[in-house]
Amino acid sequence: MSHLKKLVFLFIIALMVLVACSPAATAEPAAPAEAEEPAEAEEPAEAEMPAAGLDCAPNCQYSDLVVGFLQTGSEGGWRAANTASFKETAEQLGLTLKFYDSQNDLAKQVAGFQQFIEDPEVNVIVMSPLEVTGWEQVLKDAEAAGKPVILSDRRIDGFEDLYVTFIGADFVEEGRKSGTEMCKMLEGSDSKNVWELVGNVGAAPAIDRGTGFRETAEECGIVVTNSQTANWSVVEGKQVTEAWLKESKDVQGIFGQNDEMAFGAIEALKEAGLTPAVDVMTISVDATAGAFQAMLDGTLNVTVECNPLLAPQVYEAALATVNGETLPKWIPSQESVFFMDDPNLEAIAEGRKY
Ligand code: GYE
Repeated sequence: MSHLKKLVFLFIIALMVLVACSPAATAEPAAPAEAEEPAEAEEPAEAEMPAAGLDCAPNCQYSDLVVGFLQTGSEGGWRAANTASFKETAEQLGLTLKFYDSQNDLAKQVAGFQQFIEDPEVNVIVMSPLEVTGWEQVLKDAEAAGKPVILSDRRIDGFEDLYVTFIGADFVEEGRKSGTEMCKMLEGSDSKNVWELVGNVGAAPAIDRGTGFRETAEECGIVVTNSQTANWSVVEGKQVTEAWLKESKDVQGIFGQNDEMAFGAIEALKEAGLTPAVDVMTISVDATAGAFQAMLDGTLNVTVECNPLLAPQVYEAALATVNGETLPKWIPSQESVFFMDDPNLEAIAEGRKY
């Protein structure tokens, strides 16, 4: 076998040995264990995903939103400012708002809720619940329909897993602030009998403001000797106070759970020959323009703010939720307290949006 042939033969033998012994580098690299695969960006769990049908997520814009809003009704200055906030902000942001006026009727509000569940255009439901109970079934139906629900202004009892978030005030704290201010004004007074005008029965602000008021007021010996609903209205606030005044004039303070009921009480006090804010201390909650006027007129001592301009925060939450973001269960609104004897009251009043 010629020298050259030998060499070639040897070379082939050597090559074959090499192939047989070397590691897999050369073989198709075995797929690394699953874990190693750089995981795709984790798809948010389905539950967080937006309403079915909003395939613009997670990059939906306000123009993709069709919000079904269940308003309580039109019971006063605060509500008017709240409704305007929703209508004007929807226009500014370019979202579609379907506005439902529940006319302060719970059955109508539940019916409106069902309507929005069935309405194929509506992709987010927002509600100012008239009362804290009665929502289990419609909340479950909304979840089944893949429609996120946001509570605006008023909370409900329980079922936190069936709504996205509650955007609104700490009503208990509003009540505490009112009690604290009433204590300060009745300091040194021999008797501290206070009458309370309550909002509609079953409503979160009515329940919570009463709880908060008693928490701080009772610490200074205040006794709530009369308490009755006046349904957030001037007329009923006046009628209820008139009826109490017929019974007795032994009252040192009146706590109106909203401005309108306090205005009614102020009228009744005047007609009974008492001077509001002098003979009888007067406090309200809301701080609408009417309350500032009453303070400037010298008939209302204090008003505790409850901010009605909630729409920007609510719509921001609606967009976030359809884009799959998870939100805190409560987004509290920021609020202050205003006083009749504030030297800057006029300037403050001029700067108010509602
Ligand atoms: O205080 C009252 C209105 O829900 C916070 O409802 C709102 C209350 C407000 O009727 O004026």
